[in-house]
Parts: sequence; structure tokens; C-alpha cells
Amino acid sequence: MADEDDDLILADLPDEELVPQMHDDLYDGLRDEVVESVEILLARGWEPYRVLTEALVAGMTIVGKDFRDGILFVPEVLLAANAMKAGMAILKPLLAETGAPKMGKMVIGTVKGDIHDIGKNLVSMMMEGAGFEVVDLGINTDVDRYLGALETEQPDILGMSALLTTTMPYMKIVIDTMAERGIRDDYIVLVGGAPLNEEFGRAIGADAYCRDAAVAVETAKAFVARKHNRMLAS
Ligand code: B1M
Repeated sequence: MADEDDDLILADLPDEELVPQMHDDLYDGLRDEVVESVEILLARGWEPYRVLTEALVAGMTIVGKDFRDGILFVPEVLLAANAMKAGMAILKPLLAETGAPKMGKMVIGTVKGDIHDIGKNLVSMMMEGAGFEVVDLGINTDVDRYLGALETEQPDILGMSALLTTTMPYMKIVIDTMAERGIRDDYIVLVGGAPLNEEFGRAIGADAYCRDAAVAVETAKAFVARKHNRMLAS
């Protein structure tokens, strides 16, 4: 007997059914369906940021809960992550298309030992959309790579991402090494990732912990404005 989903025409679904269907498709790692639904919502006039948060990020939150509870395993989560990335790829140019003046520059990477990059990529996209130039170092970034990029790129901001409780302490190694080399105060250091919190950010000597990509953008703007004002005053 044919699966009833075989006959599903995504474009026929109203928004209130399409979005839950996208969550299901993301959960099942159905890349093409996720891509098609993103395009449908955009064609219906949804803002790219709304598609990102309500359809993709919300869907990945469901995946995360079932991964935690042992209902989903790494291969399934990888498929979901690939579907999410495919959806994000459509939104990326739209989020970056604001024509905003250049706000500053950020170097960002996921820390050593950690291969989670969806959150970091989202932060990069939103920062670019807000007018920042972003140099993305990718995943599994060790201290030498971070510091080398600071030297060659001369950004305003260093961003670090960690999704594992076992990798988040590596952020402190990077910040301590910057301090040892006398360059800590030359940069704004922003950190983020699901297991972090404000207290952790303070404890490791970061300038701020950013709960999500939108907060990262607001925090980056505020710190860069403060830095420019200080430079004008001196
Ligand atoms: Co992983 N994983 N995973 N995983 N994975 C988590 C993180 C976990 C919480 C799942 C769970 O148990 N519920 C758990 C960590 C538990 C812990 O440490 N306490 C976990 C585990 C255990 C693991 C493995 C160890 C599993 C295993 O192998 N047994 C393994 C580790 C591999 C490694 O890194 N060495 C692993 C592997 C994987 C996959 C490869 C399958 C895949 C990653 C694919 C990829 O990224 N390309 C994966 C995924 C997808 C997840 C979950 C389900 C989703 C993460 C995600 O993309 N979220 C995750 C569960 C969860 O987080 N609920 C989980 C969506 C994303 C938009 O949110 O990344 O939080 P997030 O980013 C947000 C904010 O945190 C913030 O802004 C972002 C956007 O709003 N932010 C920043 C993030 N970085 C920032 C940097 C900034 C600012 C803000 O800088 C300025």
C-alpha cells in the first residue's frame, strides 16, 4: 500500500500545516522536501529570518530533544543537519542582502574537538546580514589557527562556538593564550553554543556570551560601537 505521504503536495499545504510538515521532513532528513518548503514559504512572502527560526531552527530543536533521549542516533541527526544546511543555503544570500554599511570584521570558528557547525554558520550568516565581514575558520579550530587568523585578518571580534560540555573549556585556553601573548584586549571576544551560559562566559574571560545568532549580532554591534567611540575619544 502506498504511503499517504507519497501524494503530499507541499505547495498545497497552508502555512500552519506546511511548517509542522517541514519539522517532520527535517527530522526525517528529507533534504529536497525541506528545500522545496523553504522556497514555498519565501514565495508566500515570509521573511528569510522567520523561515530560519520558525521552520528550520524549531525543527532542529525537536531533533535535538530526540537525540538527547536516545530516539535518534548520529546517522539520522547527520541527515537532519544536511537537510537544515540545504535550507540555510537558500536563506544565506537573502539574509546577507541588506546592503548595510560595513560594521566591522569577525573571525569565528568552532573549537578544537568539536564538529558542530550549524549554529556557527547561522551566526556567520546573521552577522554578514548585519553588515559584518566574517572569516569562518570552520570546525575543530585549535588555538594556533585562531591566533594566526587574528594576526592575518586583524578583526574586531573573535567568535568561538562549542556545542559539547567537553569542548567548551577549550575557549578558556584560547583566551588565556591571547592574554599570555598580550593581545587579549586587542579584540572583542564573543562566545556561544547550547551548553554555555553567561556565568561561563564571564568565568573564562570572554567579553560576552551570546544566547543565539540575533543576540550575537546585537552584542557585536554594541561592542564595536563602543570600541569606535573609545578610538574617537582618544
Ligand atoms: Co551533537 N550533540 N554530537 N551532533 N548535536 C548535541 C550538541 C547534544 C546536546 C545532543 C544531545 O544529547 N541532546 C550532545 C552534547 C551533550 C553535551 O555535551 N552535554 C551531542 C553529542 C553528545 C554529540 C556526539 C558526542 C554524539 C556521539 O558521537 N556519540 C557527537 C560529537 C561530535 C564532535 O563534535 N566531536 C555529535 C555529533 C553530531 C552530528 C555530527 C551528528 C551533528 C552535527 C552536524 C553539524 O553541525 N554539521 C549533531 C547535531 C546536529 C546535534 C544537535 C542535535 C543539534 C545542534 C544544532 O545544530 N542546533 C545537538 C542538540 C542540541 O543542541 N539541542 C547536539 C541548531 C543550532 C542552530 O543551534 O548550535 O545551539 P546551536 O547554535 C545557536 C546558539 O547556541 C548560538 O547561536 C546559534 C544560532 O541561534 N551559538 C553562538 C552557537 N555558536 C555560537 C557562537 C557565537 C555566538 C552564538 O559566537 C559569537
